[in-house]
Parts: sequence; C-alpha cells; structure tokens
Amino acid sequence: MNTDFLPLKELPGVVSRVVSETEAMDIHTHLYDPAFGDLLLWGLDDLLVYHYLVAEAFRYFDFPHDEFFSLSKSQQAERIWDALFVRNSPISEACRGVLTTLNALGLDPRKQDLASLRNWFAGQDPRDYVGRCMELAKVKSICMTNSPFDDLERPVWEKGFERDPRFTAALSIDPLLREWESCWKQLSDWGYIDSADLNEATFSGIRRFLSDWTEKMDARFLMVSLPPTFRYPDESVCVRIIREAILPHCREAGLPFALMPGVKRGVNPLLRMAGDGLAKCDMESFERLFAEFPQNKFLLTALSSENQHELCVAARKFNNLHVFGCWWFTNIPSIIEEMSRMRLELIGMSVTLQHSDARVMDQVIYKWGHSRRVIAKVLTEKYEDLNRAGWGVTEEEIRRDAGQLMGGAYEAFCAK
Ligand code: RAT
Ligand code: ZN
Repeated sequence: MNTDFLPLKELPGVVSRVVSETEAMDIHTHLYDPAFGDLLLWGLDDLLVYHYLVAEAFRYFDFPHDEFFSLSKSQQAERIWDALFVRNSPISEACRGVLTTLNALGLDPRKQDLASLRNWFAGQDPRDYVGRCMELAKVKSICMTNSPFDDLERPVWEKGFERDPRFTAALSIDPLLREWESCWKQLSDWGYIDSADLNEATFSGIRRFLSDWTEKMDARFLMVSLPPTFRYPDESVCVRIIREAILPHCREAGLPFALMPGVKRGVNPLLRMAGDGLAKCDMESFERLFAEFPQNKFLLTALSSENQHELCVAARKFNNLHVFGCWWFTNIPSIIEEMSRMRLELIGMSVTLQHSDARVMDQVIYKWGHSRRVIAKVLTEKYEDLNRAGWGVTEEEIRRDAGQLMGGAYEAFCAK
C-alpha cells in the first residue's frame, strides 16, 4: 500500500481507478434474491421494456398506448429497439445504459441482431449471471424492496427459503400509508386488526404486523415513497400511522425509516408503470419530523432536483438524517454531478452518493458504471482543491473515502 501523498497530476488516474474498484452497497433496488424465481428480471427483453424506455419510446410511437401494451414482451422490446436505437440515436441515459451493459458483457448490437443477442442470454444460468453482473458492477450487496402486500412476493416469504447473503431486504409499506381504505381489510384478514378505526388497538396491531415482517425478512430498514403533497404535522391517516406505528416500531427495532418523497403516481395512466411524474416536496415538513423524533433514524432521497440543496442543509442540522442516492429522474449524469458536488461540499463524507434503483439485474452494470465516472470526476476535483490548500492525500485515504461514499457511511449510520 502506497502511503505517499499523491502529486496533483496523478490524482485523476488514481481516483478513477480507486472509485471503479471500490465495492459498493446498492441500498435501493427492485431486484430480488434468485430464490424469488421469475420475479428477478434479467436479460435483453427486460432491459428493453424497462419503464424508463417505454416512456421515451412513446415520444416517437404513433400508435395507441393500449396497442403497445397488448403486444408480447419481445414484440414490445422490438418496437422500442426500432424507435429508440434504430430510427434515433440512443443518447438518452436509459438508452445508453442498455449499450453500456451489452458492451460490458462482450455483446455488439451493431453486429448482432436482437434474435442472436436473445440467444446469448438464453444460454446464461440465472444464478451465475447474478454473480457476473455484480462482479462487473463491483457491487457487494443488493438491497431489495420487499412488500408484504405483493401477492407474488408474499408467498415466497411465507414459505421460507434459503437467503442469498448478497441480497438484503427493506420492508416497503406504501399501501399501508397511502391506501388505508383498502389496506386495513388485508391487515384484518391476517388477524392483526379488527377495524379501520385508528385507535390504540389498531396502532398496536399495525406494530405487530411490522414487527412480524421485519423479522421474517430480516429487514434493514422500512421504506415508503411519498407524494409531493405530504405534510407534517397533519392529522391525515398517513401521518397518524407514521407517528403511532411506524416510528415507534423503528425505534424499538433500531431501524431507519427511508423516506422517498416527490413522486406523483399515474400522471399519465395510459403509460401504466411508466406514467409516474414528480414535483418538489415540502422539505420543511421533513425537518419538523426529524426535529420531533430525534430517537428515530431517517434515510431520505428526494425525487425533484429542486429539493437537493435544502435536503443537504437539513442534513447539516439533523444527524438522525442520512441522505442517499440520485433517485430515478435525478439519476442522469448532469444531475448526479451537481448533486454529488453539492453533497460533498455541504455534508462531506457522511452521505451515500448513489443507489442503482435497478429493476433488471443487468442494469447494475451501467447504473454503477455511469455513476462511478461522475463520482470520480467530482472527487478528483475535490482532492485537487485540497492539494492546492496544502493537504496532500494518499491512495489509502481515497480508498477509505470511496468506501464511505458507496456504503460505509450508510452502515455507520445504521449502526449508530
Ligand atoms: O426507479 C424506478 O424504477 C421507479 O419506478 C420507482 O420504482 C421508484 O424507484 C420507487 O422506488 O418507487
Ligand atoms: Zn425505486
């Protein structure tokens, strides 16, 4: 290990090598432990029918939405390929992602047609393939998004399975907080509560439900995505359940509550899963939550780029808040660069710069590859500034920092 201070001119090379070698913890994805079978998506057609690409393809399609959704998965993939890769240059981040991924796997879509690429994927064994993707992405652990309300996923948990140690769980509770009118019935069918009335018996039933599922999943945190209209304090059902059930449960279990505000579900329902939009959230509401519950730990990523500055400032005030990732619409190089720079400048190393949000296994390759390039660029600039201030850095220190920014700081926060 070289412990000498690095000269200015060597910083770019060393930083980009270290950042590309550092194994990341991917703390928010929609991937599954291979034991979930078909729920773990991977391969060419799933890469192409990714909802980010569906939304983009409709910019060019001139046929009705329903017609597209009535096609088979491989037919949809072909339409998307034609619109986004053949008729137009695939410059968008999601298009480029497909190409980075294929390229890293040694495939050439300029030379091979979709049928022959599909053949290559058909020859892969899913379990080995997961390892290959994680190795190429340099990801050491993948946190899933797990919902007890999901009818496909729940039976797998209930039956039990041997866990793949690379996959950790996060207990996702959106329906509990956002669809109480229908969700309470389910909790009642499962024997946790007797009525929809929000009284002490109901809150205690919800806490029992959360504690059973936290244990079953060995969940690392609880999580919810919230609309931009979320306000705290408030007497809404959502806020009352958070205050009386979620937060007490998280305190008791010593787990963070991950908040993902800013998503407007179904802005264009015709686009189905691709139809969600965003708006700026009310950060002051979250500040009040952090202030009122200093014994709770919160993870937060905001969907609107307009919230990022105030979020960093909030993190300076509340050490029960850990900021993470460039979520969904902010996961594009221009915004990752701005957000990473802002975070380093305002909260230093106490942040998790990125998560992948991958829904298709192969996507970890490009999501991490693309982000690492941006992170290395920003970090290099920061070490150059330190160097000019007379503070040389060693390769070992850069390695320590990269580890912290890609999972170490999150682990330390959770362990606090
Ligand atoms: O990034 C995505 O794939 C989105 O569809 C959402 O899943 C979002 O990340 C979420 O967590 O709700
Ligand atoms: Zn997500």
